[in-house]
Amino acid sequence: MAAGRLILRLLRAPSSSMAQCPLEGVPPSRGLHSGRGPRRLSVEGNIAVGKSTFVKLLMKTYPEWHVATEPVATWQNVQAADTRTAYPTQNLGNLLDMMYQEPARWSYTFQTCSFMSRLKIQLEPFPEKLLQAKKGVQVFERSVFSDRYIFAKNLFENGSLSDMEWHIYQDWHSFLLQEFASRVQLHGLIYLQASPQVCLKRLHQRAREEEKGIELTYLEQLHGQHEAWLVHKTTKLHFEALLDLPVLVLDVSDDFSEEVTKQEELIKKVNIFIKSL
Ligand code: UDP
Ligand code: DCM
Ligand code: MG
Repeated sequence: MAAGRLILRLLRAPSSSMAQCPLEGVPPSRGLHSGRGPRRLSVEGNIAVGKSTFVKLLMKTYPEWHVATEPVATWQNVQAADTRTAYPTQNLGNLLDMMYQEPARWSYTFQTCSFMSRLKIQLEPFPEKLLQAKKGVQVFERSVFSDRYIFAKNLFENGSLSDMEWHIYQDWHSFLLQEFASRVQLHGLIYLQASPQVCLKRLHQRAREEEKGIELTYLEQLHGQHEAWLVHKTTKLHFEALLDLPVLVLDVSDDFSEEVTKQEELIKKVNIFIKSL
């Protein structure tokens, strides 16, 4: 069955259907994961767990890889642009800050902005160095999938997105990702795992102004969403390509930012993982 039709079937499956279970009557497919071309990975994890630090380590270890960091600066400084020239015309403010100041007012807007900026990055053509490499690897810091299955889902569950907003979000998210299925496909996920307490400590250490009001409870909610999606696999997903996506779980509770031995241990695991994809 064509991938597009299979995804449609999934989207229409009754809500009681088991999350992440293979579809009834359909053999488990590795279709979208196989094939040639660069391997594409996303690094997932709670706020301040160490994703940016980790992708910097990957860049240093594998200068031939292509790494796309999370576009936080774009969200902190949203620019209106001329529709013809795309030239910035007006600074509209700090949407990350607006979301944390007034979650009920700005969460939906923030999630559309986050998704759009990420989709544009995931749709960019492969850089030349990846096309030339025999086994190219492209790494994203988070993905259009964590936008939905971690953040938007959590904001709905904690009341910051209304029923209407969550419905509309899911509708366009499913539609757009169906349309772009093959171009946003990932081959694997790397989940950086640490307790919410460790993340809060690192969040305070980083001291990003907009995040100073974040409390442990919020990091606990996000931790629960990560564990449900990537470890227990109980999150109800809507894309065939996510169902059997390989996940490498890396425990980063111990500091790895300065510890060479810990870095080597993590890189070794990444190496084995990449070879298996
Ligand atoms: N950090 C740390 N030890 C680690 C990983 C990260 O002290 O093993 C610090 C890092 O220097 C930064 C903060 O934790 O001050 C958050 O890290 P990062 O920005 O990489 O987290 P992200 O939000 O990207 O996951
Ligand atoms: N963020 C969010 N929703 C998303 C993606 C990110 O609320 N879909 C927020 C969480 C962090 C910031 O953006 O405050 C960037 O994440 P991090 O610090 O984990 O890199
Ligand atoms: Mg980061």
